[in-house]
Amino acid sequence: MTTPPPSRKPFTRILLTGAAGGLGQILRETLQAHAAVVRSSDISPMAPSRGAHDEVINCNLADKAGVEALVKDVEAIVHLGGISVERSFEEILDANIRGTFHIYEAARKHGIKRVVFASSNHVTGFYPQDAELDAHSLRRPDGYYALSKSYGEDLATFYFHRYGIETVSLRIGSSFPEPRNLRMLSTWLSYQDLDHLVERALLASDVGHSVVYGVSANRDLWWNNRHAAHLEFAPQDSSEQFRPQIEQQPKPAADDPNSLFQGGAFTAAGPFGD
Ligand code: NAI
Ligand code: 15L
Repeated sequence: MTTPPPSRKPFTRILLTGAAGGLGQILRETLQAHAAVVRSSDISPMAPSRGAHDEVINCNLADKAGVEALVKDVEAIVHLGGISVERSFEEILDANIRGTFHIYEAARKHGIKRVVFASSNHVTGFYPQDAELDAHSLRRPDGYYALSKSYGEDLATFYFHRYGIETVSLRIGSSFPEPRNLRMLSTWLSYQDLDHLVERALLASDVGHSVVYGVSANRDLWWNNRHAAHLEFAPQDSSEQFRPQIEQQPKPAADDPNSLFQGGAFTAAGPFGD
């Protein structure tokens, strides 16, 4: 690995995992503002490097030695990589559970002090949609995917208390160009607010292990970020602009998981492999 050029940016090199994914492609661009070098990684093909500031390394998160090499010479990690929907436990195990463990072990070995972890709203997916939650609400994971994110948050707590590695766990709602259904009018996180959230998660000081819901300033919110005020995350967008078009869609029945639970359809996925 080459030594990065001197820079006024806060970090010399940030590792971004999951860089080929929907959010990874966005953050690969915007993280350039915060680091002299952004090292992008994924198991899937990525757009080629555009220069020394834009490193691209393929890696399977299930490969412990590969992850250890990937983390060498980085100052902070934005960990998005893994399976991002509900799947069988066996599929989730390698990418998400082992993968996130490998990230923290590599962070420990290389002395990395800050991780931004893409958790998910699904760690509290089994709450009814009329419950207001905050970071102190007990988790109610809605599947194996959610359990892997819950484990990731526990890893973050452990590695902070044991090794002093700070993490901000982002319980991302639904981060897409636009909300796709009625549920997402509550859960939507715009890409602009996502960028701002990741920036605050990287730059805020003394975060220990902080948990924040990644959601825009939507009208009908289920999540209160009162325990994450120190991050100074101030979302600017709202899903309201999309309400008229979303309300044209057929309304889900009252007993549809999309009407009942914060986790929506994830709460009814599986069982797998019967
Ligand atoms: P995505 O599925 O588009 O991207 C995930 C990336 O991880 C993919 O490019 C995939 O190839 C990579 N990946 C999967 N297994 C891997 C492995 N074994 N080794 C290395 N890379 C692997 O997901 P998206 O939407 O970009 O989400 C990014 C992160 O944010 C994910 O961790 C997801 O769980 C989380 N998240 C996203 C939300 C959203 O609304 N987009 C909501 C809540 C959480
Ligand atoms: C997630 O955790 C998923 O990664 C994403 O694909 C969305 O489905 C999102 O949650 C959601 O809850 O809408």
